[in-house]
Amino acid sequence: AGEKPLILSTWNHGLPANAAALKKYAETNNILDAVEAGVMDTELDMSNLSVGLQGLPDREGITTLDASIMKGDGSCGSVAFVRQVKHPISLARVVMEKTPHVMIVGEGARQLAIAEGFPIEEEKLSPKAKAAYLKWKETSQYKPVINIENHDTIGMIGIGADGKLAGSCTTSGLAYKMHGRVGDSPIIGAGLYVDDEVGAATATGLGESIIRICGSFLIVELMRQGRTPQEACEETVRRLVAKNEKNIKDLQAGFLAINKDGEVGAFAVHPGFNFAKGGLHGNAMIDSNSYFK
Ligand code: SD4
Repeated sequence: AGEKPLILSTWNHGLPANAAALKKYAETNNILDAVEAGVMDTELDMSNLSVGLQGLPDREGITTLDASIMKGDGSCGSVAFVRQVKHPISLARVVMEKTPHVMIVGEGARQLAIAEGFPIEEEKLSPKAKAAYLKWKETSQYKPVINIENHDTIGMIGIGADGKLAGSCTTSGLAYKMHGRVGDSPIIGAGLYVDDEVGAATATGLGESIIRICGSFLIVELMRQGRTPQEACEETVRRLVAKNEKNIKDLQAGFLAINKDGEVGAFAVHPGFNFAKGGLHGNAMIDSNSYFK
């Protein structure tokens, strides 16, 4: 069996995010606190243009954020299409813990943030996002580039020493999306799914392709039926490929999974997906295998 506690998260920024999560876990022994604190680090990372308010905007030039959080007992919360909030993951946690709902979007989510005392930020693109947006506007072509514009959402899943699981996922979504577009990251079962009886999974990449197959839920259900996390990720990518044939050459998607024994899996559509794996014995990047070579 794998080690516990263990934290997995997507892409290179997963390394500092895992470190933040493990630090929080050491303080609280609470895996939910850990996965929230972990991705909060990424939400503030000015070099990341796919997470947080510094992320690339939609085609109107407005940055809108999606996030979700889930515990292995089935508790979950998410926000989507939210503006001016620095830590959508913490707002998703508020939805989970303080409201009778699972998902709150748009202006309603911003109002909840205000009511909960979250600071509301001025709506202003980060210098990097602004430069990229102005360049994009020259042609205004909507064409996500594999591993570049689809890149860098953080999905994090973790298991505590007590075997309890939790996960988090936060993003500014696809660059230059239509205003109001929501991706997989805040959709429970698509971008994130956690069940203490089985394991957890999270996703990154072209959200439409992931929502279509309920990607993270599918991985957890395949593990429930006896697949290893690796087998479940591979089968889910095969399903995604089959259901997205038309644009498969141009889309990337990657999945991470962990089971309740702490075994891990990862798989992507195309090469280039990597993830960070962190525990008591270290925190390191691992390259994922992929369906296409
Ligand atoms: C989305 N899945 O909004 C997100 C984007 C992403 O790495 O994962 N970027 O579709």
